[in-house]
Amino acid sequence: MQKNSLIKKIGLNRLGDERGSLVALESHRTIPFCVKRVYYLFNTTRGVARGFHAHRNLKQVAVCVSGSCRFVLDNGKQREEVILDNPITGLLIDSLTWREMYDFSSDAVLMVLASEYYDELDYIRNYDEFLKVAAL
Ligand code: T46
Repeated sequence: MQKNSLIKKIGLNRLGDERGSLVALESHRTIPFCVKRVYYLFNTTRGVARGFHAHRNLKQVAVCVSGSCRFVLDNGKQREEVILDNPITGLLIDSLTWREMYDFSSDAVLMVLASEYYDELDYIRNYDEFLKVAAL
């Protein structure tokens, strides 16, 4: 990872035994905020791209618990890409970060832990507006 990279990965501890693996996620321990909401994307149509927005205040950690997908993160100055393809890596997505998600495998399940309840007013869905807010 570059020194000032936008790609901040969180290594998740794989627990388990001969029966299989288990990962536990805890607020303020593994996840650097209080988790108020969890959602997951699955059954994503082949070739589709999602996201194309930033959040004003929301922080999130995304984990591709099955399959793979590609994230583009952009803070208005830098744009970087990362592939999520395992259930033991979380991607921390800070507020005021534009995100786009591509290349979902047919078995992809993208789980996201969020610091706030759902609020459409927190979304910035226009890239030019995002650039203005990010520059403040
Ligand atoms: C994000 C990326 C990674 C709700 O009603 N509640 C929710 O908690 C969420 C996340 C979405 N919705 C509704 C809003 C839309 O009608 O579900 C529909 C799909 O949401 P959206 O088009 O925002 O989905 P994505 O995949 O573009 O973005 C989602 C999250 O919304 C977003 O916060 O960071 O995944």
